[in-house]
Amino acid sequence: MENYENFITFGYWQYEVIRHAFGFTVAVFAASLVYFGMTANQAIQKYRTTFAISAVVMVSATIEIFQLWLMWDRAFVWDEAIRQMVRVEGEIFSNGYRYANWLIDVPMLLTQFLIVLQFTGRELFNRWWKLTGAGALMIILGYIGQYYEPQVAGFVEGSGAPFWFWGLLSWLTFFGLLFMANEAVKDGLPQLSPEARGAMTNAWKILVVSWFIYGFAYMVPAVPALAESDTFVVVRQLLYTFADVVSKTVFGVLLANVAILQSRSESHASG
Ligand code: RET
Repeated sequence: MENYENFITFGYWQYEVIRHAFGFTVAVFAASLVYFGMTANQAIQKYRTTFAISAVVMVSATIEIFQLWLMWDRAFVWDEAIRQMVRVEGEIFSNGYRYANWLIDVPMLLTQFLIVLQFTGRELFNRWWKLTGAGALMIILGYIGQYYEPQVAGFVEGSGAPFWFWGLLSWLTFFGLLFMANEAVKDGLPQLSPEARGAMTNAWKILVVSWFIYGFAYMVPAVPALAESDTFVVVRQLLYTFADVVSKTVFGVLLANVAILQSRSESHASG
């Protein structure tokens, strides 16, 4: 996947900030894995799955972002003549690993969301397949559209129409997903204890805001002024970094809190 990063030369700081962002993300996810492993025993048995899912999310993200880091390292080299980082002949940097990561994590995060909202049995399954199906479809549609990024940005001959076509389908799927998730929140919240409800509402808000960022980052190359700007490459990678840390770690910690608060109120009720 030839993302538009490959068509730009970078100042050293720009290259370095992106490399540090990868290093930061990998470290955050590896550290979060330890956190979820160590806090799981604060929740009662039936909520342990949410911690296990967070662990899956952390491992997959650590691996995929590490891949990006390796590619970034290999794909650019310092050119003393122009004092810029230029692409190494034959090497490519690709955001494709992000999509590979989301394809795992989006269904995982949505599953975790439904479990913490207290859905079980048939009701869980009915909501689960629609939500996770929409999530996976949204990512796959966007993944296909990504291949047309150099065209839409004007770096390569050819029509940018497929970028818009697949991107639009992905956006529509995203809105369907948000609608279903909102229904789940409405139906699930009253089943939670009053203390857990606040954390759950925050988790929902955080999901909406951080997930929108991914959709906006997709659109960046379609805006010529942004696509041609070396600084905007940095901004886009930082947007991904921010959205990743918030949608995986911050969201996961909030759901873990809901599970812990809920566990406490349930063991009080039974004891
Ligand atoms: C795409 C394509 C363009 C339209 C939209 C998109 C949405 C992506 C989202 C990704 C979420 C990823 C998460 C990862 C966490 O680990 C596919 C970029 C709307 C919402 C939550």
